Amino acid sequence: MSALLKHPLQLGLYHTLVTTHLPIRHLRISASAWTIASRESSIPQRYIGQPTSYTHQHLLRDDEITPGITAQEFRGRRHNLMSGIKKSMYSDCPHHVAVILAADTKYMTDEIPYPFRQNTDFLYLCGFQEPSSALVLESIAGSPLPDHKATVFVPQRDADRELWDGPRAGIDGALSFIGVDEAHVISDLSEYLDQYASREKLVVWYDVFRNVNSHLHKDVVSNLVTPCRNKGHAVNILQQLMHSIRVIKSPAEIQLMRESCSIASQAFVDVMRFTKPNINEANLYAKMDFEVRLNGAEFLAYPPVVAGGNRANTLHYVKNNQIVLGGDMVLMDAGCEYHGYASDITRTWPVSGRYTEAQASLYQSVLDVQQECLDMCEVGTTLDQIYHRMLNGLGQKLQDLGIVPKWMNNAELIRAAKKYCPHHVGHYLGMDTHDTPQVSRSNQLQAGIVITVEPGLYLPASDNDIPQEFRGMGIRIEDDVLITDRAPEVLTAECPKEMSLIESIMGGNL
Ligand SMILES: [Mn+2]
Repeated sequence: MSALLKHPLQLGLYHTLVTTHLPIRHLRISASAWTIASRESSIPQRYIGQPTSYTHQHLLRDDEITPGITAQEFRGRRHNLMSGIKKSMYSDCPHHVAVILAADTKYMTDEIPYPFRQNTDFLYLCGFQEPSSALVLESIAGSPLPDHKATVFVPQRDADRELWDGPRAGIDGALSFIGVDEAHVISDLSEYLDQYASREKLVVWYDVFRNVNSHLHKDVVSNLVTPCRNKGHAVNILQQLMHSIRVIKSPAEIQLMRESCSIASQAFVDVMRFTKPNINEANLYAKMDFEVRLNGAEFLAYPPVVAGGNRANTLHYVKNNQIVLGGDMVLMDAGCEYHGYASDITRTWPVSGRYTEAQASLYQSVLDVQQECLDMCEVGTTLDQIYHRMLNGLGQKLQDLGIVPKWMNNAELIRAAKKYCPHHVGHYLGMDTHDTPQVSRSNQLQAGIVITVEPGLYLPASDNDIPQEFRGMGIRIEDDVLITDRAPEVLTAECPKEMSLIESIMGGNL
C-alpha cells in the first residue's frame, strides 16, 4: 500500500472534513489551482497553533503566512530553491527530492520545554511553526524544475496533547494555511520517502550533518539517505544553497528588519536613560528585554552581553550579574527578534553619564574606525575587505593612543589590532543573528544583504603592556547596515553613538 493510499484522510477522516465544511479538493491542491484559490477562504476558521489573520488580525493580513510575508513570497522562496537545484551540477538528473525538517522541542528538565525556536531554513520555506514537522519538495515527472510538488508532514491532531500544548494545525489546517500541494501526518513521512529508495537517477537534498531533529533524522530520513547512498545516488547538503538565497533580503524582509532595528535602537535609548552608577547589569538586561517586548518584538534575539568595566573584555560575557561602578563604562550587545527577524546592536556608555578623558579618546577612536568601515559598505566590496580596513584603522589608532609603540610597522600594527580586537568586523544578519554562515565573508556584497559593522577594542586590566589609564576598558560599537545600489542604509541609525548625544540623553537633556 502506498503512503498516499494509507493516508488517514483517505481511511476514514472524511467525516471530519464534512463536519468542518472543508471540501476534500482542498486537501490536494495543484500548484496552478492554488494560485487561483481564494486566500480568504483558505484560512482555517480556528486557532491552529500560530497566528493567522483569523485569530490575530492585529498581526497579519489575509494574504500573509507570517507577519509581513505573504503566501506568494513563501511560494517564491520554494521556487528559488528548486531553481538553484536546477542550476546545480546535478541538473541532468530527472529526479530530485529535498527534505527539510522542523526543529523538535528541547527540554530544560522533565516536561519543561525551552521556548521553541523553529529551524530557520524550514521556517523560511513554509512559515510553519509546529515542531517535528517536515517539508518535502520534489521534482514532478515530465515537468522540468523549478516546477515541483511541495508537501508538508505535520503532527497528527491529538486531543490529549492539545489539552496541554494548545491546538495543532493538523493536516487540514496546515494544507489550507501554508498553501502547499499536499499535507500528511508526520508518521507517514517514512513510508512516503520509501518510494524514493528504489528510484533510479535520483538526487537527494538533505542536511545530513545538521541535527535539527534527532528523532526524524535518525529514525526516518536516514532510511532514505542510507539506501540512496548505497545505490550510488548523490546526497547533497541543502544549506549552502539555502543560505545563498536567504542572504538576499526581499523588500518585505527589509521592512521587518527596519522595524526590528528601530525597536532595538529605541530600547537602547531607554536603557541609557535608565542607567546610573552602581546599577546591576541584570537590571539593564531586564530593562532592554522589557522595552523591546513592549514595543512589539517577541523577545531578545540572543542572550545579551551587559558587561560593566573590565568584564567587557570577556567577549561573550552573559552572566550579567555584577554591579557597574560609577566611572566605569557598560558595554551592551543586544538585539530583538521581530516577527522572525533579528537586530544586533552594541553600544558602550559611561554609567555616570560622562565619558572620562581616557574613555573618550578610546571611544572616539573606535567610532572613527567604525565610520571608515561603514563608508565601505557598498555593492561589490566584501566583509573581509571591511575587516582589513578595520584592522588597519585600529592598528593606527592603537599607535596614536600610545597603546602600542611608535616603532611598529604595518604588519605589527595589524597583529596588535588582532590582539586587541579578536573578532571579525561583522557578519550577515537576518532571521538568525549570525545569519547564513555558509555564505563566505569573501563574497561580494549585493543589494539586499544586511551586515553588522562592529569594530571594538578590548584592553584587559591584566595586560601590563597597556598604559594604565586604558587598562580594563572594552569598547564595541555595532550597527546593522543594509547594502543598497546607492549609499548604505544604517538600519540602527536611531541608536545614538556620538558621545555628546549619549551624554545629553543620559543627562536628561534629550
Ligand atoms: Mn553582531
